[in-house]
Amino acid sequence: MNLTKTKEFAKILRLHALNMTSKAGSSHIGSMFSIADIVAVLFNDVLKIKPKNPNYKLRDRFILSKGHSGGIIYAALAEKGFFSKKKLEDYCKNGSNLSGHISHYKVSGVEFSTGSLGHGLSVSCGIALANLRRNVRVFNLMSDGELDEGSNWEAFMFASHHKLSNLINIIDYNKLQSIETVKKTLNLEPLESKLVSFGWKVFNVDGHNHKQIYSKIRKKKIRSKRKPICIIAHTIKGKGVKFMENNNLWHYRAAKNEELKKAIKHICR
Ligand SMILES: Cc1ncc(C[n+]2csc(CCOP(=O)(O)OP(=O)(O)O)c2C)c(N)n1
Repeated sequence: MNLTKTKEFAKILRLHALNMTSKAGSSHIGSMFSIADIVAVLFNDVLKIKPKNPNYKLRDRFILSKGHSGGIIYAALAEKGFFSKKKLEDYCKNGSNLSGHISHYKVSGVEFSTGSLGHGLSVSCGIALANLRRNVRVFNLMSDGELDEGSNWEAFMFASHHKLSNLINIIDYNKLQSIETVKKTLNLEPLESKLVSFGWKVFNVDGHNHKQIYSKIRKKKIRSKRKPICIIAHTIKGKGVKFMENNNLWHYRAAKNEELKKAIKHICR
């Protein structure tokens, strides 16, 4: 891993996401910044993918379950060469394939469309089961509020029952939902021990520390324990732009004019 490159990549992703949502007047910039560092590590240092041969059989699979943050995944895919960066300018425009909630329809590199929360982990379980004997890893990235969907808890049981050691689920634990805190909406704690009791190997990381994220995600030796892996990534919604951090106004609001200029400055300094 080259930490300098990953840091630069995270910055580029944040700038794309900011410009895309601002231009489109669309939502979820805070949710995208929350996962920017995780996405940077995944796409820069971890995922075995081939932009020129996107459907090759033994690729790692990545599914964004919190589909409302799709903009930053499009940015990562464009930066990696799955499609032209120019295409990002059409994000959320009428007729564009780059919809606000992530879509795989005619978008190279996206495995599965999401947006209705609570589906990514179940699909990831199916893909992981089908590919357990091949060297194919499946990464699912979900939000914390999404854990209020019961389907996830079925999937947690399913994954450990089938010993899906090729499945890595990452929870973006920013402790906020769209309006309220997770704690007030439906408290998840004690989250780690719940997941352990469901038969998962669980790690906690600082979701903005590239080295920490990398060290847990790439670990291979855990696979011998024949357990699925869950990374609880402690994050900050809006991370990278001080006035957006932990402020749920930016779940829906798009930065305009002076706000946009100020936000760019925050990211670039
Ligand atoms: C099944 C379902 N219910 C409701 C919504 C509307 N919705 C969009 S984002 C969101 C919650 C956002 O909080 P969280 O899931 O924690 O993600 P964050 O933006 O904080 O990363 C909700 C309820 C949805 N997309 N899907």
